[in-house]
Amino acid sequence: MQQKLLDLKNDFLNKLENTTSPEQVEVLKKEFLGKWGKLQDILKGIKDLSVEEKKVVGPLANELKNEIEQKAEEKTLLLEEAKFEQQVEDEQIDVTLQFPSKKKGHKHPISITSELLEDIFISLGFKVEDGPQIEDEQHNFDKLNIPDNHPARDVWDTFWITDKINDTKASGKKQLLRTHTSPIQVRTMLKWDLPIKIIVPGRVFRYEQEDARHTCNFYQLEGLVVWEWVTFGDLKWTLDTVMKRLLGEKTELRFRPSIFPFTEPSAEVDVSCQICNGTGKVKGKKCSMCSGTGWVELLGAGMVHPKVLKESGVDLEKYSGFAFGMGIDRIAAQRFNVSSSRMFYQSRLKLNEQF
Ligand code: FA5
Repeated sequence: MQQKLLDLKNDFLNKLENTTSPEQVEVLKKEFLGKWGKLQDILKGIKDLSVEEKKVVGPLANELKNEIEQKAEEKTLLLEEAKFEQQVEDEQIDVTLQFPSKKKGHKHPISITSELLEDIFISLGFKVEDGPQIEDEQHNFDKLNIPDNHPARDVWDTFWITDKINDTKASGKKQLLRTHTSPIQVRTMLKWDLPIKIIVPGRVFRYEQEDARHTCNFYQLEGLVVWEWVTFGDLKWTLDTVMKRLLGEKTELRFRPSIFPFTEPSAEVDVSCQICNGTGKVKGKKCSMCSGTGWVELLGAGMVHPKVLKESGVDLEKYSGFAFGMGIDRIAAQRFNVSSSRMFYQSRLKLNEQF
């Protein structure tokens, strides 16, 4: 029986040598140590041995069982380690690997222009502010000296939020899609300590007939400076400097007297048309961007009305302010020589990809 046990051990070790996975080791272990396994088979004959022989074979069988278990465990560990190392090898990621470059998207001309303007204004010491696109009537109109029933409200063709929502709101609290970025003037003056020097680029909405210069959705950039004794001269210098930096030194600005209820005096500012070089003609035909005038209206501006300053808690004895609101779309059209700012919203990749 001792010989049988020794043969069994050698048989096990030989077979163990050839196993290649923990699962195979488990099957092999069962084959030798299982309830119906080879060791049990041998031990069936133990009952026929003498007491002396039993004393030798018993511990020997036990030792063999322990050895088989230990060897199986060692082999399982080895195989698991090898499997893990193989996995590490197979799943290695080469972070330096180069992928073939895909066609990248790029910024929209209006974003490019807005960022260029921001950079110029920041270099002049302006900070960038933000505000809600869904505004209330008070900030969009009342606090800007445009009370209910004031005829100036007609200038800003307004998208009101549906009647159902507004029905429950008190006058002045009714909601609308902001028609200009000027409400942020008031919001900033109420929020911040003086002096103030900000710009507010953002999206605005008007219920308008569309053409080469007008769209229902467009972008404005508001500017507000409230400082001790700022003058209309400071406003002119600022706009002249910015437009020349953006469109070129030859660019001319024209200030026309105008009316905005929230500025006094007020002006509309035109820039010499870059599409037709101020001639009003493109290839012998009337320039559609400037309607043949040689000038394009880019912005409204003026000295902040004392009523607006007072409404926003500004000390009129000490401070004055100037403000302006420019159309970014029109500036983009001028800068990139696009004859109609409406084209920016027509998803024409061929157009947008040029810039
Ligand atoms: C205003 O919106 C005033 N809030 C500007 C202002 C600010 C005046 C601060 C005084 C002080 P206006 O409606 O003119 O003004 O619009 C300003 C600019 O936005 C225009 O000069 C034009 O460049 C642009 N703009 C106006 N309507 C449209 C439109 N429908 N589509 C594209 N651009 C437009």
